[in-house]
Amino acid sequence: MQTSLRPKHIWLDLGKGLLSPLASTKRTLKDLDGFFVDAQATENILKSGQDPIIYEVYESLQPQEDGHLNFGTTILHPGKIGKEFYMTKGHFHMKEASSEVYLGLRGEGLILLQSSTGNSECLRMSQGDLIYVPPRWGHRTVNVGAEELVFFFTYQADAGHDYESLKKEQGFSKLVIEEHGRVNVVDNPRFMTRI
Ligand code: M6P
Ligand code: ZN
Repeated sequence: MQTSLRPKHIWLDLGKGLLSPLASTKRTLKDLDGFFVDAQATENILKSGQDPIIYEVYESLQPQEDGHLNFGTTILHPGKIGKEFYMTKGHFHMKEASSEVYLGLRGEGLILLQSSTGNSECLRMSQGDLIYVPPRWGHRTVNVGAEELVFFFTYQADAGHDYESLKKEQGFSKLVIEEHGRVNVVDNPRFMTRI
């Protein structure tokens, strides 16, 4: 049976992307060790004693049951590891038949989408961009600008995050890198499709 909740009111600071009164979960480079293609660049930064915050997630979590929605904002900081722009880990949903919606609020970003059947897409994710992530599409956001990338998201509360499928394939089929001052979406040399 579905848990019955009282309605909630949360205030979204559109300028900063903060959801009051929630606290954020921070993901630092240490949490993303192995995700960026340039492992040496990651190692050098961590060895020097730095552990930069890559992104923060403000999330209103509901019971993990059919019928509820989780929602919140993500603040993806600007920066690069080697040539690769700061990005989220990226995931499929455990519950394959679940979807997600993103709304760009601030900054300049891209969203990489990858289907379980091997298709991939890269869409713009800036202010006003609404992205529908259909069931069975992995998704990762990338900050390609000089400012924070802030976006709103909502997805089924029982969807779950599946990071393992992407690890087995060595990430997404595409990487977003800077080359000669330009943003380029290139093939990931480590990528292997599922057998
Ligand atoms: C979005 C949502 C969250 C997710 C976050 C970070 O805000 O999809 O559910 O946790 O991005 O992405 P990831 O978990 O892939 O690092
Ligand atoms: Zn998701």
